[in-house]
Amino acid sequence: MKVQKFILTLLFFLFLNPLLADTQRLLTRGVLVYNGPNICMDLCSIYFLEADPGFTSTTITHLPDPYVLDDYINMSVEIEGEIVDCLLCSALQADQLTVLEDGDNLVVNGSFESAGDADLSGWTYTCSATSSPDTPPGGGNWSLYLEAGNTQGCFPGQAVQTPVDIGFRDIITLSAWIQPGYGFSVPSLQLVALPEDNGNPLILAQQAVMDTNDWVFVELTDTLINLNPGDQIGIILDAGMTGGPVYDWALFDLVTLTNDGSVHLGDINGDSQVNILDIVTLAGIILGTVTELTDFQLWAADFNQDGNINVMDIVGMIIIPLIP
Ligand SMILES: [Ca+2]
Ligand SMILES: [Ca+2]
Ligand SMILES: [Ca+2]
Repeated sequence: MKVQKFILTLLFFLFLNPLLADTQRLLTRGVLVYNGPNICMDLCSIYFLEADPGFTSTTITHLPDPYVLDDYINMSVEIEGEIVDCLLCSALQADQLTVLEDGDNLVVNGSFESAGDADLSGWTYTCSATSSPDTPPGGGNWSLYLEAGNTQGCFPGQAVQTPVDIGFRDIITLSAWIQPGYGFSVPSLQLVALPEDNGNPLILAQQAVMDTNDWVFVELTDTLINLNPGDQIGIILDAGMTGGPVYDWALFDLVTLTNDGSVHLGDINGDSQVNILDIVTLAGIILGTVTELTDFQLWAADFNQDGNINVMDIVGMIIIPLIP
């Protein structure tokens, strides 16, 4: 009997143990958050994954460098790894992490990859475009490698997309990661208005990246107040321009565009409410004590839209809320 038990134990360790080890790998997805003070009280419990429906919520760790996941806080991620035992708890030891596309993202293929493979679809390229394995934090496996425009060759060196479900007076946020190439050209993220009559694109907002060869996160917000009804908006990833025979390029990844709602007449401070704070600001504008106004603020302050900002707009803002 004793020998039999020994053999069984041996069998367990030889065969069952590796099997158990295999089953302790876990792939899950959700939003990564800080765990806060908790019963585990060790480095295993700094992060927690709030799982998407159908996935497992779990404490997350990365013991070789416990704080390396800080870059992914509040992001929607897919994490794979092994369940490890720590002091008082167990945790998922992350060895693979992918940032997932935001469900609210209106950009098609802003990650330049599909299921881990390079993918350039969804964009129109004016010059040469290919894929690069150099990616920003959470950028997965591939980014967009875009050739800069050249005065003696192809120009402009751009990738363009025209998102739908967005338009006049929407409040939008556009972001991307950009890495300049050799530094001869200046790459940028641009938000443009594409006129209904196919006229020249009008730049609504843009941000350039220079003096670095690292990845840089850029973000633009706009109220689309300068868009005319019927115009479309366009996202332009611009690799910049070089003169003569000089070659340059830029990388782009994780392009996101969200529609954060619509603007309201009278909401001069842009907090989605029309109230006494806006009236105080409007009074300041009329008295000349509030200056340096954005296009949006000038539009919102002209409450009755007669082209002038004056006391009649204050009257309008005070009376309107009283009407049931
Ligand atoms: Ca990517
Ligand atoms: Ca307001
Ligand atoms: Ca007015």
